[in-house]
Amino acid sequence: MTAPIHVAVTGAAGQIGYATLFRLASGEIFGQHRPVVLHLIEVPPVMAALDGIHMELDDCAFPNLAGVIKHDSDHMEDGFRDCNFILLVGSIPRKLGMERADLIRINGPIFTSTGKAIQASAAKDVRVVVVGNPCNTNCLIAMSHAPDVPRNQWFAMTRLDQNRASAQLAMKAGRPVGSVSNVAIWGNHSSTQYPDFVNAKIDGKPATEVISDKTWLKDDFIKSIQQRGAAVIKARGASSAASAANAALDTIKSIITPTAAGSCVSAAVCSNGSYGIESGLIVGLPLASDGRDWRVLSDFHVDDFSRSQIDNTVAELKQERDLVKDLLP
Ligand code: NAX
Repeated sequence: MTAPIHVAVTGAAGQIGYATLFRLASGEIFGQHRPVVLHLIEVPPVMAALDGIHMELDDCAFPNLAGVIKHDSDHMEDGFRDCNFILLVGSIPRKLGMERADLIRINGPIFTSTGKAIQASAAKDVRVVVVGNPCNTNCLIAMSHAPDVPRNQWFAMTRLDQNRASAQLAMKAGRPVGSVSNVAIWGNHSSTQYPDFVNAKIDGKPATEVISDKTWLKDDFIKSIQQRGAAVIKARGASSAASAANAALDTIKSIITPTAAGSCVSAAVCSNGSYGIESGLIVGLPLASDGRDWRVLSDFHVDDFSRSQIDNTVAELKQERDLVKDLLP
């Protein structure tokens, strides 16, 4: 019998958390032969809702759901015990008119205790994916409080931006979304992010050859991805949920699955100084996984336009780091 994989989700009763749990339990992510134990974590007033979700999970009769463990956020250390994957979703979502920077002071403090709890009790091979915004800076805070957890095991989610960018490029080109590859999101998951069309490919060809409208690529495309979260909030009255959950699960799949040759996956990781970006920041970069570990792809072409976009979004990450310097050890 294969040992179960332990997966924790904070904010498990929230919109995104709820939308991840059933797919995690179904076998879709880790395979039908890998049992999954879910660790659900919520703030104390919401624990009753977790009981309802637990009932629903039972009612799905998923053959590989090997257990459900519930803990409140005052006992995170127990909640993360022996976890191999941790999705940090729990936090306050952005409301209409709020930018991510507004959230920093609200959500940042959650991630100090979270980092300490991960260090204290997670499995040695734990991989942490931070979804709660501002996700890059929250990841930096949590990682800084878990110095024994190797830095290549920390990720902040820019996959929703990658998926949004792939969809927009496909629609503009009139091609199916599966024909789009090598879409990198540089920098911060915020309105300064740089969705890189220069290195993107459509049917294996440069997107800039397939889409001749350069003004659209440089203006409309970039803005539409940078502002997509706000547009969803405006239309739906709530922030992206099912698409965000899908992107969180795509992130896990991309970490544990080898990346196709000639393509990349997007996540924010701890910079090692590549592309001239300051080491130690959590920065969206083009990555490739071998199914166990990942590397930053080194052959992305960075022209003057891309350079200025990358510098701008990295400058915002430095500002965010300054805003939370009292939360960094
Ligand atoms: P919800 O308000 O529906 O759910 C959040 C849940 O977190 C709530 O159930 C709340 O009780 C719980 N929570 C709050 N503090 C907690 C703590 N200290 N420990 C454990 N649980 C805690 O928000 P939802 O729509 O699910 O969004 C969650 C987060 O994802 C927000 O920060 C949001 O901004 C962020 N997003 C990130 C995205 C990304 O691409 N990185 C995109 C979507 C989303 O905006």
